[in-house]
Amino acid sequence: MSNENTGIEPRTDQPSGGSEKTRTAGPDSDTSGLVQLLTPEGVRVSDPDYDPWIADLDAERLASLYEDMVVVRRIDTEATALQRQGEIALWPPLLGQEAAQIGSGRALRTDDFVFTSYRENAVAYCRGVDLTDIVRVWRGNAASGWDPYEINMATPQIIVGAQTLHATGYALGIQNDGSDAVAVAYFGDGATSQGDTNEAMIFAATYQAPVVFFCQNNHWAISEPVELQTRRNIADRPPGFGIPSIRVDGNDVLAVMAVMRLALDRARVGGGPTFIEAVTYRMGPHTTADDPTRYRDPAELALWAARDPIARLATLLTNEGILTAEVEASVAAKADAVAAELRAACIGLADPDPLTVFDNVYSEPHPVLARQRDQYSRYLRTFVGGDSDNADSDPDANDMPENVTPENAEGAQR
Ligand SMILES: Cc1ncc(C[n+]2csc(CCOP(=O)(O)OP(=O)(O)O)c2C)c(N)n1
Ligand SMILES: [Mg+2]
Repeated sequence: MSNENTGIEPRTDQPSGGSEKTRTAGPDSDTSGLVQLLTPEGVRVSDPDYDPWIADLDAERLASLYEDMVVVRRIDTEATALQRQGEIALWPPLLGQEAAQIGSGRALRTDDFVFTSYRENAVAYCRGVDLTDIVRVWRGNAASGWDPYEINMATPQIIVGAQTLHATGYALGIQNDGSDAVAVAYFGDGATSQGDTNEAMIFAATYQAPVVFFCQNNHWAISEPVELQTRRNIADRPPGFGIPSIRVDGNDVLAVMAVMRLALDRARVGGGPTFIEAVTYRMGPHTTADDPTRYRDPAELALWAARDPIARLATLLTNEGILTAEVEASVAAKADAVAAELRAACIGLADPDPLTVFDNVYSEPHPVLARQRDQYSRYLRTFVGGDSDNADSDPDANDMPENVTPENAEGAQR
């Protein structure tokens, strides 16, 4: 049976409870009716529509998907630890979303172009990002992590949903060029309520742009459960724009890869956009600045812990004799090595010159910015180690530039 959505069945279920203080994300916790090739218990189930899309996954490739998921979880854990230790300012964990990101990320071609939010660090890993580039922004060392054209992935978008427009615009460019590459927009359940996302879908459908909308429904938009965003499944919306949608088990790396390959293939041959709703769960906080125990029912977390994306693939691979104790140990060793590399890269980042904050604001010289830069430069020279003689002789030296306080200037000097 095809799980592709072309029409709409009204949702009849009701929002669910939780305790007074905490809530559950609601009916979407139900995972029935999803494309699924691997059950939470680790049993491979067959689906004639989607099996052909992953027929090439032999033992080696399955093991490498397992390795990918273990490594990105380890990267995530290490980055979270780096934040707790004060080495980076903030981190948005992807814990629980490894299958959604690896299954889709590994389906991409090098010349496809990816536009993501802040949480898709596993997708960046698939694109071959340098580990230093993942953390430099979160350490406050740079305004941007990498050159998008080096890995065909834009730097993370913080404005919720904005990247859907960027992806659609890029897809129109691909169309004009006559290439068969595809643009992919990754975003969350919350982003589907943004005007940008809806406008992007309208443009994509109108022009049949080669774009895949990949929504990770992780059930929460910070502290707002998905049930507040939509009275129907998210995948029910795109058909209204004329975009076919697929609702997939986002914790099943095989199913995610299958549906992503189908969607990419459709876009490559001129079939236009596809919307994928990967139903998954954010096991950790929204970011390291968030405490989900204040708003989330622990029973819901336990429910999703039993659907862990790595555990289910491990069970399958163990039962098939692919994941031996030796393979498991070598994957764990690789994950530890990558984590150590990430830590060293982060701590080894040189502090930038505070004045570089003015770089790249405008592409051409700008008089107001030049004045602010000059003021800030003279202000910095009033500190120990600065050129204070010079500053003392300057009557404007103690003028505070706009938006600069002694506190943040000191921070910038460190
Ligand atoms: C336009 C805009 N509005 C609000 C915010 C603040 N904000 C940051 S993340 C977030 C929630 C996004 O939730 P979702 O789209 O489900 O993605 P998730 O964080 O769950 O991956 C909000 C409201 C923002 N960054 N941009
Ligand atoms: Mg979300």
